[in-house]
Amino acid sequence: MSKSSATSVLRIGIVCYPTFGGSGVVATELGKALASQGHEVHFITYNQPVRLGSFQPGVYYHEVEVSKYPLFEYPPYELVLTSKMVEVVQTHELNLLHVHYAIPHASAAVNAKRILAESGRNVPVITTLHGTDITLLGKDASFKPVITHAINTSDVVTTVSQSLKNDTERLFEVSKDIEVVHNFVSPRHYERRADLEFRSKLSPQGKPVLCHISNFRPVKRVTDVIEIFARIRARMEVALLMVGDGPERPHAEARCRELDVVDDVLFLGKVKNPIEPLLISDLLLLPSETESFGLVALEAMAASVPVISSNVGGLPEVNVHAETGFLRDVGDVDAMANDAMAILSPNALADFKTRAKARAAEFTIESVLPRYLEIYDRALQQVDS
Ligand code: GMT
Repeated sequence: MSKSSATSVLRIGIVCYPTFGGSGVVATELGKALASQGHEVHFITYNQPVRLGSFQPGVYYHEVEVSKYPLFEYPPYELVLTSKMVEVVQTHELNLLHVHYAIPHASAAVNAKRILAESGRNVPVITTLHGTDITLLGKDASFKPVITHAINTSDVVTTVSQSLKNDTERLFEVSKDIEVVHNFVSPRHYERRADLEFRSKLSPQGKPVLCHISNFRPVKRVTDVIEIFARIRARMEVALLMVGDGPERPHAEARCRELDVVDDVLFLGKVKNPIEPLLISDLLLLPSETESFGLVALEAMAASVPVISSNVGGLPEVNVHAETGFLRDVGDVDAMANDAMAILSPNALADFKTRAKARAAEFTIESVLPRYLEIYDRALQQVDS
């Protein structure tokens, strides 16, 4: 295969989870940005990524369909994905594969790479690690050999924070350098008007609006969100928007009833893009147990929304204590409620908003795209040499 450089047009395969999670969002926004620079981007996954939107020149989607063969008690998604990657690379002459999340994407990609090499096609695999693929699955012995192999046989490995790099090196026997490329936002996506009708329905008397956005998994500690909110609600008029869905939602709803705050909390369910709810919010609550980056914190800041978060994982790399919000120990709901009161005081809120937006401007797609292109270029040079 001929050498390619970052300045030439690349044909890139992107593999990601198509769901609401941050890893899929980052992969999709990166793919769209690459396509808008003239590269050809092929998404390979089992469903259309939620952020893909409608037609965009240079963006293609290949669906991975697992057969329902009766012998398979557990449908072998990873193998079907591997075959699909091989097929798409061959048919569309892809230059490289950029896969997001270790299991099963990186492990399928390194297998696809080996299969392709048998026919003389050398396709580098760039693996981006996102979070629980390392921080939770890394503690599960049943995945360890596979994740370790996928990391060590990828051509380039990136993590979305320094904290995740440290975790990866601590939990796995990593034999290669890991590069940190932080997550990003497109600030221009936030240059639009807030839906004030939506806000006034939620808060007719103009009371502040708090917001939580997640997949409502245990790691997000959504009942802490309700605890924090109830403590604030006891001291001032305030409303809470709960965006997303997942296994912890019934517990969170039950806690609202127990704490008698149901009338001030709106559970919106899944929303394709958090920008609308963020634009009508004054403060984001993100008290997660672990968070390798916390993309939603960055998205909130880009919408001028300060953040109260736990001080775990990559969150301190994004949220700056006492400037763009506050960071507290996991579970310290009293301190988080006090912080919220401090931010919402009339003299403080505007400054927190301004600083949050300014901080988000340090993590833009414009600064991240050249880094990924440089990584692609280097990986291509390596396989060609
Ligand atoms: O790892 C996960 O649990 C899912 C993943 C996702 O797809 O949302 O989240 C991780 O990746 C995001 C994008 O890089 C990060 O912003 C999240 O902090 C991270 N989640 C966790 O570490 C819990």
